[in-house]
Amino acid sequence: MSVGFDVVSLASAADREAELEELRAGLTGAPRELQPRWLYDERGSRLFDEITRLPEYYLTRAERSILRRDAAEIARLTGADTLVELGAGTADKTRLLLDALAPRRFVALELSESALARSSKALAREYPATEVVGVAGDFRRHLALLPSGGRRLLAFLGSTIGNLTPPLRARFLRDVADALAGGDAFLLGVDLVKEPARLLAAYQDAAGVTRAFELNVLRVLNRELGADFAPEAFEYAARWDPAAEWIEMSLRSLRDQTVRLPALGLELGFAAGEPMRTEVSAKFRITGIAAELRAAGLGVTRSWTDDAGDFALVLAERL
Ligand code: AVJ
Repeated sequence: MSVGFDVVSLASAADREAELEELRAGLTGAPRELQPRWLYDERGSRLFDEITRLPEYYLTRAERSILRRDAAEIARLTGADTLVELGAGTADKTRLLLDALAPRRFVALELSESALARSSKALAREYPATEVVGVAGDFRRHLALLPSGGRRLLAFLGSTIGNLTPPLRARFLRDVADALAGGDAFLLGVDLVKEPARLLAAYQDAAGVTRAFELNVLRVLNRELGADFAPEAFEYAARWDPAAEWIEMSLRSLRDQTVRLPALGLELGFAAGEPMRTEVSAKFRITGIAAELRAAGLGVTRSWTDDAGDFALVLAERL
């Protein structure tokens, strides 16, 4: 039996407007910043995939090792018949959950419609008893519009939540709580605070893949918004912020220069050395994230770490 797959899009003209408004605010603010979603065009997604296999980037391997060991217990504790993955990205960790849950339905929420169509088709073929629904949308905007019904496990893996600053994180977690029905569960992957040298190495890999990934955002803005960023006129830098407990990634202008963004009617003057933040990657403590979840109306039922204690999976439900 094969129940096949479907791909739907939630993106509206209003969302596009909001996205561009956020981009404008970030580019003209002091200091300048971009939203991480602009990093993920086809090439960006491919480069990120490469990052997950770098020797310095322990996050993906650590999370996968937890899922290998504990997915069966997660399945037993949640009793979920529907798996909803937010920001699905690479699907190998998804497979570990699908194998353990054998759900009736799998819903993948992702930005890129083309990547969704590809992965949905492949998963539908591999899991013929599971209905696969690819939803093109943004986890920051579309949680309330996801298919409901059944007993759902919402999974947000990979420490993607680390990209959100504390106010956006609080808002996102409240949206998750609102989206959950009684009996639903939320599975969150978080990278844990550790020695800064190891954290920094994960974002300053020797092969320069992270640098290429971050610089790629300028090509995305050039192509999608008609901007004229010269990627060779910027350098990539990562630093650990001990107060915020996050890695801050930015592109620094190598000279005084002016960049035009006709789609936003902007002309931006960059001074030599001026940074533009591309991402933060917040690191967590189990007690801290449990408190944030609680403030959003979510209670932790269990958490697991990998053997080295580098990464955690946290399971929560509505209080
Ligand atoms: C996808 C946000 C989890 O912060 O580790 C990795 C993104 N950027 N290397 C992370 C990223 C550069 C990644 N997240």
